[in-house]
This record gives sequence, C-alpha cells and structure tokens, in this order.
Amino acid sequence: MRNIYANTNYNFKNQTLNLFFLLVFFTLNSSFAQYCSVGTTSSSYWIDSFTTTGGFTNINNTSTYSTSGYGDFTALSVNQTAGSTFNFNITTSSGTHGINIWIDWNQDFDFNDTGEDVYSSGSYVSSTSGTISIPGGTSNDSYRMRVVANWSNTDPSACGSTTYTEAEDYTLVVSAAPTCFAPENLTANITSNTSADVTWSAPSSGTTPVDYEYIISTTNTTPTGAGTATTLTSNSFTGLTPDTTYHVFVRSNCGGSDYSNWLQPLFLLGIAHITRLILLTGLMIFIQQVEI
Ligand SMILES: [Ca+2]
Ligand SMILES: [Ca+2]
Repeated sequence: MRNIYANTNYNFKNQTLNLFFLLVFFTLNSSFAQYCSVGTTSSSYWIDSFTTTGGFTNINNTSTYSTSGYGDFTALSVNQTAGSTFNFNITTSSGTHGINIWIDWNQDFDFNDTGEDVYSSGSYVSSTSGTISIPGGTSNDSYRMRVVANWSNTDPSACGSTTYTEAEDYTLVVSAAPTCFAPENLTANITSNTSADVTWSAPSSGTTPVDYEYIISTTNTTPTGAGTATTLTSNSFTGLTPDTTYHVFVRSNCGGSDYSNWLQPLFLLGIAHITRLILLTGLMIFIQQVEI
C-alpha cells in the first residue's frame, strides 16, 4: 500500500509539473503571439489615404511612406455592428497598385482563414473603394485590419517584405449600435492665417443631441476629457498660429452622460498661398507669394 501511495503521490507531482510547464508554454506563447511582419525594400510607392464611411466611428487617415513600408495605425478604428457593412476608399502615391485588405476574424494572429481576405483589387488600380461586410454573429470585440498595396503585384501578400509595398494596419471595432451619434459634415473654412470657422450638422440617427462639445488641438490624438460646450453647430476659432496644423474634434452630448464618439479630425490649418501682383511705381511688377 505504501508503494501505491508513493506512486500516486509521484504521479500527482508529475502531473502538476506538466500542468505548470503547459501553463508557462501557453502564457509565453500568447505573450509573444503577434502578426506577421510586412513591409518593403523600396520607399518609392505607398498608400496616401485610407478612409471609411458608414461606421459609427470612421477612419480618415492621410499618410505618406511609412518607415520600412509598414504603418501601425491600429489606434484608428472603424466601428460597426455585426451583420452590417462599412465602406472604404484608398488612394495611392503614384502609378497603379494591387491592393488587398484582410480582417483577422478569428483573432488567431493570421489572415489565412476563410473569409479573412475581405477585398482584392484583382488588378492594378491607382485608387479604389468598396464595401466590407461584417459577418452576422461576429462577437463584439476589436479586430485587426490590414491593408497592403504593391506597385508590382496585383495580388500582394499580407506578410513578408516585398519591393514597392506599403502596408497599413487598422482596427475594426464590432459593437452594439450606440444611441448617441457623432455630428456629421464637419467642415472648416479658413478665414485668415490665424482664424477658421468650423461647422457641422446634427447626426441623422439616434437621440437628438442636447448640445455639442468641441476641442481644437495641434495633435492628432482623440480627446479623453470634455470639450467646450455649445448649442450651436459652428464655432469660429481665432488667435491661431500661422503655419500650424490644427485638429478639431466635435462630439454630440445626448444628455444623461450619453456622448457620441469624437468625430475624427478633418481640419488642417496650414498655409494656403496665393499669387498677388504688386504694381509698384513705374513699370516694375513683382510677383509675391502671400499666406492667407
Ligand atoms: Ca501610408
Ligand atoms: Ca485568422
């Protein structure tokens, strides 16, 4: 009997040890699980812009060439419910590209599974747009979306380093429909080199807002706090610094602590140049670049 107890004890210890190593393995494995790298050996071609419409929150990202051909824009997200769709538009730097988009629906850190190749241009395009469907039953969660454009391949891969490629990663957030929607039609009118008027319109869906909040910033970071409240659907910003990029964020306040997401920044105040003819005394005419 002693031997049996001894063996039982030994087996128990052995199984505990195995379980320990199994847990360590899975912990390490999940810690290091990551998406395959993708990029390029050439900086000649890239994705200029990736925008979405039709989501509760949309992406509006203009970018140039990303270092090594990979742009991590996963902080930017398009938000929509399962069983619905959103639209995308892509423009490229120059020439024509083959373009593919993937979404890692089963969240296993690859883009190989059935249905994960959500868009393929199938041919060379300089810009393209389309509609992506979120399968019904998709769990509310965040999903990796990868966009790859290749100047010399009509069917670029999601992984690996290839010539004339740029890849950009974004996030798709699948969630229940909100009740408070962001304002729409955010537009900016630059009125001088230190001022601009920004207007928006009430959301066409959801609860009618009590008022709106806005924040003006020189960084492209979504606000975490409250903004300046207004019942108007416009605001004039003055005292701005010339030659500076500004981002304006606007959200709806539907009352009862029900706020919309911040509308993605759409407004850049830079310098616009016009050519002004200056007629001096005599017959001399100068051409001067003037900032407005
Ligand atoms: Ca880019
Ligand atoms: Ca997958």
